[in-house]
Amino acid sequence: MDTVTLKIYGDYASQPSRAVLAFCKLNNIPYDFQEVRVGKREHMADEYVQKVNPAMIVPAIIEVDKKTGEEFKLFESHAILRYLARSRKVADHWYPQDLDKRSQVDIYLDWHHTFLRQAIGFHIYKRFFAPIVHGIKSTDDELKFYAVWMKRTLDLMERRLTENKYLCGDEISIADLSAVCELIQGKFLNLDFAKWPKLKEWQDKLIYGNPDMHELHKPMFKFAELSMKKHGQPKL
Ligand SMILES: N[C@@H](CCC(=O)N[C@@H](CS)C(=O)NCC(=O)O)C(=O)O
Repeated sequence: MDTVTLKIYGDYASQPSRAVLAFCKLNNIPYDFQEVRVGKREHMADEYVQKVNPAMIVPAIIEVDKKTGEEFKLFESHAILRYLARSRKVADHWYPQDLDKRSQVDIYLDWHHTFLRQAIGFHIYKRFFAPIVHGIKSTDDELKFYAVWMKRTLDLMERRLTENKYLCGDEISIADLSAVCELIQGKFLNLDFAKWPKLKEWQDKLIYGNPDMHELHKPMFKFAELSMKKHGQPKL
């Protein structure tokens, strides 16, 4: 794929943006990173909406053909991860050809949006960012829902990691990248892993055990620390 330039539009504070960046870093896929700060509402700017992603979310990619200048645009992190895994020469385990194995990865990727993404991402978003980005504040009762959802979600993930080394088997896949980039956002909640030791072990191995992953998450760690100082320890 040295005939195209890959541009990734994203925010280091955004879990799905980091999953796409992580995949490229771990597979030595060259890219140009264009930072789009959600907290500054840059994802709503006319230029971004008209030229990159009408859905007003990050991440998004544009692949530009070096010869013709033709552009291929894509958004939704899981669609991007699947596309990159299929279009680049990467090891099979990321998104296996074997239909049974691939189905396991697909199950996780679909489940993710309703469960982990809600339990962690939406929880944090509603608590800390929706008031800034959209001017909408949630009540304590609305926020309590997320504690219930989180337990249900993390219990299932813990069970999967008790049975397998990674979420979808004994090899790492794009499901692990999507999941771990979301779970580590739990730093904003000071998430206590006492009930989920396997999950903690898996998270720490993937993030802290890999210099690229650790580096990629440093801006978010700083951001979470600042948020904790500003808002204090959230009641879960
Ligand atoms: N399902 C999408 C989720 C993307 C998403 O929610 N991105 C957030 C940042 S993490 C965003 O751009 N939010 C814009 C907004 O809240 O207006 C994906 O996986 O790419």
